[in-house]
Amino acid sequence: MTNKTSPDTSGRTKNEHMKCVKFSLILILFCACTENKTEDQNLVNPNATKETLALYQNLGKLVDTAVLFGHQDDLAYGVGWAYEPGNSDVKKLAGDYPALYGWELGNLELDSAKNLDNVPFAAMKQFIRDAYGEGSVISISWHANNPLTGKNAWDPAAGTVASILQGGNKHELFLSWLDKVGDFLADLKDTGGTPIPVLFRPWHELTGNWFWWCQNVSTPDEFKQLWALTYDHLVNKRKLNNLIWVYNTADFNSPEQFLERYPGNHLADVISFDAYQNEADISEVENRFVLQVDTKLALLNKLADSLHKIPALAETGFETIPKADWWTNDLLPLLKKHQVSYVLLWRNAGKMPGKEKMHYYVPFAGDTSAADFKKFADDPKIWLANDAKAAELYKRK
Ligand code: BMA
Repeated sequence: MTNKTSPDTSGRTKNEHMKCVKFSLILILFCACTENKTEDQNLVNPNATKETLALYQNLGKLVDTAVLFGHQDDLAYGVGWAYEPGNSDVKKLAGDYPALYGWELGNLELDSAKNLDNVPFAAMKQFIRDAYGEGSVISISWHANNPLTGKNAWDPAAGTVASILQGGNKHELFLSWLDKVGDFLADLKDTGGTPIPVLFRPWHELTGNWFWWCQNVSTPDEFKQLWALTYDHLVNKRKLNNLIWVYNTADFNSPEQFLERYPGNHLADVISFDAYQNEADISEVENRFVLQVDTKLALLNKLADSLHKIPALAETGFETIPKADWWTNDLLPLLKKHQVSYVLLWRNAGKMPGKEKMHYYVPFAGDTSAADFKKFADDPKIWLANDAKAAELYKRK
């Protein structure tokens, strides 16, 4: 019988032997991980433009180094201002524009000149062209109206998804809506005619119960068909090769729940979720938002590794940010601990008609969390526009 210090046949003690085995295991794991990380990731669309593929692969390579900081509608309006060329609530405090801009297509399907938040689509296209010209990244969501009831996206009427699938009585109407979205996305080109890559995030927050495409009003199979139909129409029929497909849930508690409606590894490039801080989540002893997002990001990272996809926090924020150190004490540690390719803070609508509470997610000068936001934005892991520009995200490395 050998004891801890007795030599084995190679002359090593058992302790030394175990150390050696452990070291070899770590080495194998390390090599496997580095191999994984350096291996180029491919988009689900084999015909994606070279700029779209370069962006995706660069995001994959940067996932340990950088979190691209994004803001919804950043260039269009902020707290107390609207459509002032060059203005941005992020820039005013952080000294630089966001690295990523979120835009929203809701109401495009109705032939409206403005989206549901009053952003003119023509202005949106120009903002997108300008941002691409600066090397920044674009993310697009779509709060599509309910095609069955004619009400808005927040009308979870049973049977809506079924009604737009092949054979449903709203199928043709839905295809005509997809064509309008397709026209918009096809028109996103730079001055030289190069299609602008877009992180396209349709049917977002699907594990919620508030949109007509959510889990409470469609079966997993219906949802997957909706996704496949959207992909097929925009990619195969409309030949849009500038899209990076972003799968996005709201709350989830297990990998099984996250993947219940996943359309398949052949139809999604980025996996993500949305999570918002509420005051009620903060007690004397803990911040439940931080605990929950920590768990979810850990699950998301594991899934991203095994599915070979890129993880992102596609929407987050704390309305009016009433906690002075929320940025560096709560959000930043989460972004440093986990792989998060990008994070998108929601819009700075400010005072909205008929609402008591202001609606904004990035602070303004003098606001409670303004100084802390600046510290957060200065962290080397948080990338703003100049960092993105220097990294030449649209060039193959
Ligand atoms: C919500 C709010 C709404 C807005 C919608 C779509 O979270 O900001 O005011 O209309 O997003 O952008």
